[in-house]
Amino acid sequence: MTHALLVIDVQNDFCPGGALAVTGGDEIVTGINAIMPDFDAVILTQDWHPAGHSSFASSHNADPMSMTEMPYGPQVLWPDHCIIGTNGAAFHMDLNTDAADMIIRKGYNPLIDSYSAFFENDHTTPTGLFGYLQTRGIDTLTMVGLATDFCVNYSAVDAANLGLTVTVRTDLCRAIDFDGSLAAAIEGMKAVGVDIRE
Ligand code: VGL
Ligand code: ZN
Repeated sequence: MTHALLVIDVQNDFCPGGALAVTGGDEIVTGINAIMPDFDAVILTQDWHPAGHSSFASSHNADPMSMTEMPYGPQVLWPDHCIIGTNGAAFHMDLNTDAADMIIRKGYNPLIDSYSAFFENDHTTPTGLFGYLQTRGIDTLTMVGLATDFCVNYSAVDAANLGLTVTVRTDLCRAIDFDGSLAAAIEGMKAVGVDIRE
């Protein structure tokens, strides 16, 4: 077994004071740093959108948190967040980024959102992360980060469907919990065999 820690989107815009703040998003940073030495590899993801991204409500003259229909299916419209090169897109200043073997960015295609670290929201365009894991022989993942019900959830479900062994440490995640999304995410992850550790 080769076991990697996948740290999802611990960025300023998902922490209190950020554009898409997740309650308690900053509380998990110390605990994430503390477990990094326990793994064979540490991988960070970074939500990384160009200005005017199609997942932004402002690009559709719509209200944040409303829904739209994209060519690839329904899409939540978010406040502008994690714009390439801004402080909001930077990692939380206390996250130990020095420990990362690999940093993978996602969401840079203006026309497709990307919650998952593995595939864009069309569920077919790969990010390249699976190839990286395969070539390093990594077969087991523990996931932590933000947000439990969106990027952690989509990443965990994709990883399980790709045949990886996946644990989500919900004590080191925080959720947006919009319209029942957290409960649905937990059920969806369990249904594909993700080990949910509270
Ligand atoms: C995320 C909404 C939009 C996340 C990213 O990291 O969970 N959520 N972009
Ligand atoms: Zn995003």
